[in-house]
Amino acid sequence: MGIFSFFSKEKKETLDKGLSKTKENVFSKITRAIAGKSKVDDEVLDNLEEVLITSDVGVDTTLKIISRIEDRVARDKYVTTGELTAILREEIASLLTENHTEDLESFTVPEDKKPYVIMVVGVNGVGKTTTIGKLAYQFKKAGKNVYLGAADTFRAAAVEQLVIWSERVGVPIVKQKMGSDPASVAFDTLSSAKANGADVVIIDTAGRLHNKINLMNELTKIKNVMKKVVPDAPHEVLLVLDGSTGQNAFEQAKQFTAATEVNALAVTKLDGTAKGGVVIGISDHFRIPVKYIGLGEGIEDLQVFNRKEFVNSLFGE
Ligand SMILES: Nc1nc2c(ncn2[C@@H]2O[C@H](COP(=O)(O)OP(=O)(O)OP(=O)(O)O)[C@@H](O)[C@H]2O)c(=O)[nH]1
Ligand SMILES: [Mg+2]
Repeated sequence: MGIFSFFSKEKKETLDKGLSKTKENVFSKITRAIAGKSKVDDEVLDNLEEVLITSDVGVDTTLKIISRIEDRVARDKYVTTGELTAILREEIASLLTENHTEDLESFTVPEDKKPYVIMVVGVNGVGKTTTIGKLAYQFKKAGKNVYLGAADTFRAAAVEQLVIWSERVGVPIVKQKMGSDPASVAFDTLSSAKANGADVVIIDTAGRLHNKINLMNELTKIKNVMKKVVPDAPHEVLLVLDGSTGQNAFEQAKQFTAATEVNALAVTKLDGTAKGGVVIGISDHFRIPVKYIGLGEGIEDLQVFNRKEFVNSLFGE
């Protein structure tokens, strides 16, 4: 970290604002869970367990958190309910940082992979194309030469939507007409990017095909074709999940990670939902880093995910 904390006041405000519904939800439930109680006892812990599960944290992660708090209560003998949110924040933060994935500090890509190829996957409507636009904007701002590839050729408006983002951001896009072979678009994009010395290539893909097997086969095909141009591509398979769907996002992550080699996650639409707790479960459960979080529809509304900042924002510092 440099002289300045990478988490500026502005970013913190965006994060706090984006997570405000989840925060309200969690806090109001905790308030009810401890109503009339001064001490953390079994009943409070049972209620807390319910709060976390109904806040989309997920059962496994909730049980881990509760067992840590139980240990702490047993050790410290008398823990007041007033101390509960501080304890929750500490225990969740330490749980999340135990999974050995690193938090990003800024929008960067490894210098030694040129071009660094990101293939973006996820079911329809989760925010893939929007996330690509926001990412392209951030990478360009960081001085990178970015190329976009419109390999979602399944839907008429899909190519057009990515074209609009490329114009907004001011980066080149490689496309073909609707219905063309996505693998061929990916091939063209990588060839063009390589020839022009691009630093980053981001490939959009379809979220919906005739069925799930088709979709997975197609992703495999796109990956294989990329390797003909850049042998170790894609460097990043970024799975986008819609955080506002709560446990459904969790299920999608399970299915995609089983079907294809996902190595990064983005959780979108955390603004306007009370289900932001799902990020805690996802971050704990999958040994894949949550790299980015989407906090709105605007071009600036994407942040690199930082576990401590996230927990602090939810439970207060
Ligand atoms: N509030 C909010 N809306 C978002 C966010 N990310 C994406 N959206 C919105 O979600 C909708 C779908 O986003 P897209 O980027 O088109 O999703 P997609 O995954 O590319 O969808 P398909 O191309 O149909 O598979 C759009 O209206 C976006 O503006 C976010 O972080 N917050
Ligand atoms: Mg799209």
